[in-house]
Amino acid sequence: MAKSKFEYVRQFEADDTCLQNCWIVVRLDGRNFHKFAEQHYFTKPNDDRALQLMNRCAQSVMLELEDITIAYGQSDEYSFVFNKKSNWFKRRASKFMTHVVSQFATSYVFYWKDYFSDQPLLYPPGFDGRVILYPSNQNLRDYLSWRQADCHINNLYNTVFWALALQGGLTKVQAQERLRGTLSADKNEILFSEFNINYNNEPLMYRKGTVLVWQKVNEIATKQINLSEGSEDKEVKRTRSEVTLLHCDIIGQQFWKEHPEILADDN
Ligand code: DGT
Ligand code: MG
Ligand code: MG
Ligand code: MG
Ligand code: MG
Repeated sequence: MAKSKFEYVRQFEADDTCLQNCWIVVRLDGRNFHKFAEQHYFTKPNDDRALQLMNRCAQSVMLELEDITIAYGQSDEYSFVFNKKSNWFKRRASKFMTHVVSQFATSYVFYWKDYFSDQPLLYPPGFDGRVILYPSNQNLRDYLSWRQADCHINNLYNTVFWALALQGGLTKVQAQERLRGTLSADKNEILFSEFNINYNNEPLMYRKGTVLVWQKVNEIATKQINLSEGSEDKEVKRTRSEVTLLHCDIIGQQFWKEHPEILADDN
């Protein structure tokens, strides 16, 4: 096919191929969700509807896009980990990032009413995205540990902060003052002695965030078999992979021992 004289402009496109043999992580984060949460009356510090909607969107991303091994989400963010061997869109970073973010954002709007039946969506929410490459399994595990540790630190702080403000009658400034310089143990103690809250009994989704992994499920399906004397229904066993939500620790060894397939293709 003859090329037009305009064709040369294609050379201006930058090469953004992700390095081979690296885990490709796409993290997205809600734009200005401080305001978005206020305007849509999210409950503080955690809104189950909002967190479950985030999880639903992440599930849509995992089901619609290729090669995602594991995803982790908390607050207004989600990280998606693509197989280190993935050759989806020839490993172009912009394709990974834009497909993840747009699939997630449209899902957020599409599924909104399933979670917020009494709260209209007031304006179109946006999400930012970034791509990060991790060359080793340890780097990837440390990345996911970093995000889960962030979840823990923020959630502990927010749980005490809002207990002081909503139940303790402190202003936001006073609550902030009260927590300045406190350690984890101090925060646990305030929760327990002043509000009778045992932090360890708070819901796991709040404390650990959400992990999405593929799980094989056995199912029995009926298959029609054609015979010379007519057809007959026969039960057949098959295995199917589905996305499972977990709210568990991913910093320690146990999770990785239970899910060896996630890091398996390392060489
Ligand atoms: P950004 O990401 O720089 O555009 O700005 P923000 O405002 O999204 O800041 P970020 O991502 O650091 O913090 C997330 C905000 O989202 C934080 O202000 C609290 C809010 N948020 C997330 N989940 C919940 C929730 O379940 N309940 C409430 N009340 N707020 C939430
Ligand atoms: Mg931010
Ligand atoms: Mg945000
Ligand atoms: Mg955030
Ligand atoms: Mg096209």
